[in-house]
Amino acid sequence: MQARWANQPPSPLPPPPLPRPLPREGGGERLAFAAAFASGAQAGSVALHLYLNQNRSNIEAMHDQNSTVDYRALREAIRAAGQQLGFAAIGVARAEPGPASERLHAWLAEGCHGEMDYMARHAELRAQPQQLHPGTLTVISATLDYLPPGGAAPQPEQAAVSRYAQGRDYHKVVRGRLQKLADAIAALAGPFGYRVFADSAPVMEVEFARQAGLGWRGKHTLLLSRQGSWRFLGEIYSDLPLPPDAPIAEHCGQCSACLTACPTGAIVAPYRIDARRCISYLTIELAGTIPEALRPLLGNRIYGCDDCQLCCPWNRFARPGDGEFAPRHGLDSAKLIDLFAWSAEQFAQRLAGNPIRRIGHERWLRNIAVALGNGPASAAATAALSARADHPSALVREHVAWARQRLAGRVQGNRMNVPHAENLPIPGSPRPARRGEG
Ligand code: B12
Ligand code: SF4
Ligand code: SF4
Repeated sequence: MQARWANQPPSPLPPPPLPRPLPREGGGERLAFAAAFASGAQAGSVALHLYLNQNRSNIEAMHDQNSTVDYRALREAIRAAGQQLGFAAIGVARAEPGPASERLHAWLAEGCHGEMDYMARHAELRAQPQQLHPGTLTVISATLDYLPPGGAAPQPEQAAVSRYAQGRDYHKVVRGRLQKLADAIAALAGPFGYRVFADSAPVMEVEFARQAGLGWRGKHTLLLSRQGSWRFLGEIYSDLPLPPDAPIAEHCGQCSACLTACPTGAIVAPYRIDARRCISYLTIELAGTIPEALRPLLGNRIYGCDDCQLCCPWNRFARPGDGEFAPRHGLDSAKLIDLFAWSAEQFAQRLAGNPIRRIGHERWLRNIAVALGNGPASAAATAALSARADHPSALVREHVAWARQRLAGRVQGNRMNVPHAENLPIPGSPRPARRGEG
């Protein structure tokens, strides 16, 4: 499939706008940028400053000779500037999602988005970049590594928080970094029309990263590269007529480890997720009750899930993540009962600047209650659940009651029957494909 994309004849870009003049050497705007950059705390900013000074003159030389900007040289300068800013890779795609838009609509029509209404509401904006940001010609796509150090599997009485959420909120970090890249581009090429995103607007991020040659789509649907998938995506929609990079061939081959590893059977076929079954959806996006049949399969995962990436052979080659994403508050090894004891105020204060804060204290308690119900039937777990039995939220009370019942059943020696993921009925959801059917 990826090869078919790669072999598609390139669709013509709309006629490029008139070449934009580069500001004169020593222009105030550039000097202001250079000063701001050189004084920035960001590691590597001085190097980037030097780099910009060197390359600006290269690009300008071409501009002087031909009276046009050499967009190929500009693209390479943008790539290098992005790497100076700590991005793992930078690529360029045309702002045309192509057949991916039809597949998005099919996915929505099947209801796979569950209660993520924003996915349906903004489908047209997602499929048409020019509607989201008028004048957009190209997408400058970027990846930022996030794999935190350590990585020992949490014990059953510990919380499993997905790796992407153990440190600082990536939405802010990636967008902040992209804004610096946009400033660097303006310093090289003059003012241009742009908008930066990192999972912050209806943008087909994986598709553009794939088209930009930053990786291929793994069968788990995420962007995958030879350096694995522990990477955030972000992009700059731009009006610069940069030449697009070529997509790369896919390298999943006969592997289907992620389909087998998914605890809830959410990867219903290669490249297709039914979000309603995905633990990431159930613990983060879903506001209400977690379907009872799926609760035992969550284990100790209280925020997101990493299983389809942990099993992926390409992640053996993953690079360490950016320092911003190093675990805070011991979120890589915290005890469930300790996190369950956090008050609403402690939750808000300790998770300031962390993506988990977005789900709120109520969902946090809901998720931990389920994890406690799936964990060892210790006196401490039972006491922690009892202390929340009369919580003002009906949602919390219901999940606490379920968890207490499970622990009580286990204490009496009635091991709960854990249903097999493939046989679980979810209202409105087609039965997931059995292994090998996909
Ligand atoms: C909605 C969403 C979710 C939903 C739905 C996931 C999904 N795969 O669609 C839920 C809540 C489940 C989720 C979970 C996670 N997410 Co999420 N999510 C998004 C979001 C906001 C939109 C994705 C989307 O458009 N889905 C809609 C469907 C239609 O898109 P799709 O799966 O890409 O579908 C395409 C393919 O299936 C393809 N297709 C269909 N059939 C076929 C057949 C063949 C042969 C081929 C080749 C392709 C193909 O066509 C479809 C259209 O292009 C993006 C950010 C963004 N703005 O893009 C982040 C994003 C995809 N998520 C991200 C992450 C990190 C995660 C989690 C790992 C978090 C976690 N640890 O818990 C999990 C991983 C689960 C998984 N395996 O996907 C990252 C992924 C980074 C990367 N390396 O790719 C993103 C890009 C955010 C970011 N900026 O970094 N997520
Ligand atoms: S994140 Fe977990 S539940 Fe979701 S598809 Fe991947 S393995 Fe399955
Ligand atoms: S686990 Fe295998 S099939 Fe799944 S994304 Fe990784 S390489 Fe591809």
